[in-house]
Amino acid sequence: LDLELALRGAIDGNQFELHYQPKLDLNTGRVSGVEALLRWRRPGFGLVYPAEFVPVMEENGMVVRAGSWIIDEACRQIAAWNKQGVRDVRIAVNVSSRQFVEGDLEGDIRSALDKHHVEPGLLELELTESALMSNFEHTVEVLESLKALGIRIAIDDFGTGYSSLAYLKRFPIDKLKIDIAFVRDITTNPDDAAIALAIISMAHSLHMQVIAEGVESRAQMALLRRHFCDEIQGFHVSRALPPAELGAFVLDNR
Ligand code: G
Ligand code: G
Ligand code: MN
Ligand code: NA
Repeated sequence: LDLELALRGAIDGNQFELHYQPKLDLNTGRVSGVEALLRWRRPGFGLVYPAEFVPVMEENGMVVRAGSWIIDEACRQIAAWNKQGVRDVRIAVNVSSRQFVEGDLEGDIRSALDKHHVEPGLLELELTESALMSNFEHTVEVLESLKALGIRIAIDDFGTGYSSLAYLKRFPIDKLKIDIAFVRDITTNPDDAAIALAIISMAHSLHMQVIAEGVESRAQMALLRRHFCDEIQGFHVSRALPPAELGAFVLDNR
């Protein structure tokens, strides 16, 4: 309860920040983009990670307003990097279920792109299967309107949600993100490898790209590259970095 009270002041108190985990393009060997990950600099507690407070915000509805702030901040950051010569780095933003259903995603994105003069193609959304499956008609409508803006859409934690594959051909999705659960033991567990390779092959057949998350070793990266995975993300590439460190990392890896 103390946490919830403190959390309520976090947006207006400027206590939220975004850190950025690089994504590596396996074809070019370069950083292709980053995932924005929310952190809460809670007075007296240091840096707090999303596992401790995103579920609370999902519960009390704060994720909707926080989500708007996150989209605006990510666009502000793209524009700032552009000015510093760090160009064409796509930022992926996580969208919670409740934000997807109750928020005005299209409006939030429109105003952030406009305000910061950001090319829509540089913004990607990571949506979970559970967000997408809550209401089929609403989902089709929202996704179509987001696609019309020119932004990109990825499905996060792919393969772990409660969903039907049938939606893949009905929704305008650009990318599948293979969940860490299938990546962790990919070099030693033939079942995990089979699932990951099936996801890659299915995605490509449906003209979608694939990224694997949680890649921690060279061997995992090599296996994924051999099987034509497009991108990887994970500690083998880098942990999430504060914005001040990200610019240098990108410039060193282009
Ligand atoms: O930052 P960390 O690596 O601990 O992220 C843990 C999880 O928290 C992520 O997988 C994601 O689902 C969630 N998360 C991180 N940042 C955000 C955010 O900006 N919005 C939402 N809704 N969830 C986030
Ligand atoms: O949005 P999502 O829930 O996928 O957020 C990514 C989460 O995965 C974050 O909590 C981040 O800290 C974590 N993560 C990122 N890279 C790695 C990795 O290589 N290994 C492990 N174990 N976790 C990772
Ligand atoms: Mn994500
Ligand atoms: Na994920």
